[in-house]
Amino acid sequence: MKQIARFMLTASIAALAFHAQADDMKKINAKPAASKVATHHGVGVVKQVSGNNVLIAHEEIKSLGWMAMTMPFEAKDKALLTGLKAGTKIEFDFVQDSDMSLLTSVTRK
Ligand SMILES: [Cu+2]
Repeated sequence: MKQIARFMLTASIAALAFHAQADDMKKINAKPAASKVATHHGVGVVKQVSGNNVLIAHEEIKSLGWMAMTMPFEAKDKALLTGLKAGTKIEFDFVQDSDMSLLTSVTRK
């Protein structure tokens, strides 16, 4: 009898542990990937446009701790780059997708 009771106790602890783990999984899966992506704002000058890519000499971007630099950005939608050419002053929003900087909006200054 004692042995059965001990077995039941062990089994319920294991079930609780499993349940807690399953809850964690649910939380991870329930979080949509796009909802927590931070959008950063930048100001800069277009250096070059090529296809969906634009080289921008941007000012400091404090939200990322970036110094002013010239670097490539990619536009998910090529239409964002319409009318841009070397020398165009812009303000822009972007998200970091792994090591890529994806433009989400561009405004000419
Ligand atoms: Cu940069």
